[in-house]
Amino acid sequence: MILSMTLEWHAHADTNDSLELREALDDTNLVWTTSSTTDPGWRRQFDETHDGVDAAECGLQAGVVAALSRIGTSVIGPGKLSFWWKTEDTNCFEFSFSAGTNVAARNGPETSGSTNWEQQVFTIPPGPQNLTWLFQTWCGDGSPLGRAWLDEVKYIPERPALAVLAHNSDSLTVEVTGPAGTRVQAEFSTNLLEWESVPVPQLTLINGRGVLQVPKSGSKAFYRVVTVP
Ligand SMILES: [Ca+2]
Repeated sequence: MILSMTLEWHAHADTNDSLELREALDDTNLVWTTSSTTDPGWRRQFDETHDGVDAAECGLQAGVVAALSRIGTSVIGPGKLSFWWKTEDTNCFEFSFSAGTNVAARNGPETSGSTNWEQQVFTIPPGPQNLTWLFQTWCGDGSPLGRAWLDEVKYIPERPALAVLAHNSDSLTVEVTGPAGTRVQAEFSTNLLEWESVPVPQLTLINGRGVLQVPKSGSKAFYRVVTVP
């Protein structure tokens, strides 16, 4: 399950839009995808920000019924997510955040809408999680223009997690994420009872991320990382 999600995730990693949004949203470990039924969709801009540098902005055209724009990323839990968001007009527009299929926060006509920058903090449960922000119109014809902004999206994994980036006949490319500065050692097992160190150097998660080349064992094997002093 993690394998397929991760391969898809990185298929988007090198697009210019994704890199620009990663820059705007400030977490170098997150890969962004967007979709929009109108122009303009999500883009990096410098005029309305929380960090004083840049933010992602979504603009929606007025008078479009049921227009929506989505921006999303994936993380591996458990961990802590925080972000800053702002909605220009909470009478005609809603900005919502979902972790998986659960809507975790809304800012719009049905909630006590705020048009200021506000911070949201969430605990992400164990396992792969799709995170989605959705900006949509509620008014339709004659509604004013509305925009939404997202900034400083930070995800801090509680403990190291593994994802397979690529594999060939004799090795796996494994991405390890976790708290910055954590030192980890990869291990493998064929029975989930006895674990052996993989014969590759230990890795320090600079900026919360590192990549290991792990030789494949002859038969089916399980892999994990353990923290080391
Ligand atoms: Ca920023």
